[in-house]
Amino acid sequence: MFLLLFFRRNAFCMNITSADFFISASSLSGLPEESFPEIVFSGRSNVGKSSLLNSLTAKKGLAKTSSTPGKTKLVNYFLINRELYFVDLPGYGYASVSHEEKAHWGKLLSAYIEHRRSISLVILLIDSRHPGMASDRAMIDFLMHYERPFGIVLTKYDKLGQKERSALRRAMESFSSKAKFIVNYSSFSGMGRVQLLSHIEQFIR
Ligand SMILES: Nc1nc2c(ncn2[C@@H]2O[C@H](COP(=O)(O)OP(=O)(O)OP(=O)(O)O)[C@@H](O)[C@H]2O)c(=O)[nH]1
Ligand SMILES: [Mg+2]
Repeated sequence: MFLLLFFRRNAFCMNITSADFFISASSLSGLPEESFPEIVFSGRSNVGKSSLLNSLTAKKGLAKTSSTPGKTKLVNYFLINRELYFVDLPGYGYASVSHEEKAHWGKLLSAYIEHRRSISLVILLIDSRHPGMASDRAMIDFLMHYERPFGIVLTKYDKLGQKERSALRRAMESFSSKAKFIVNYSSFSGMGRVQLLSHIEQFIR
């Protein structure tokens, strides 16, 4: 019985057999041709996007991580199983970035989300310790406005105690009708990985 349940849970979990850095772009004109479906990872600076990519692909150094916010400054493409892209976007909401730089990334981010036809799914990462921040809410409104399907990943879940986990569940109730899914995730322990890969699988077939 247990084995049956195990196989059922993993039946639709995509198997990542190859994950390779493909290209970095600093403007829309530098993006690759729209040959493959794109799974986009977006969220505030330092929320754990690059760590999540490494954990999902089980390749430690694939995306560069840092404890200093603002590490990822380019749109980074990773080719997965030679049939889809994972796209690591620069984080938003980083206070120490210059006004000009913020405006540049804001424009690039919105133009990319609005016009890129090959986006299959946006995965919005939210720090599980700070749900409901204004910039994340604005991003959700933006994605809904352009009718982009999106799921939410609550990062750094390992940092929460029992009480905080209950409070988080309540705080996320208002998002559950908007997002395609909500996954609690820890890149350190791998918690949520199988679940997230199963969700991604649904959007690339
Ligand atoms: N405890 C814990 N820390 C994490 C987790 N994921 C990421 N971190 C830490 O959070 C910091 C930021 O991680 P990154 O993956 O570089 O975050 P990012 O969103 O790519 O950051 P930028 O590229 O700067 O926007 C690093 O110090 C990571 O070690 C997690 O699941 N648990
Ligand atoms: Mg990063």
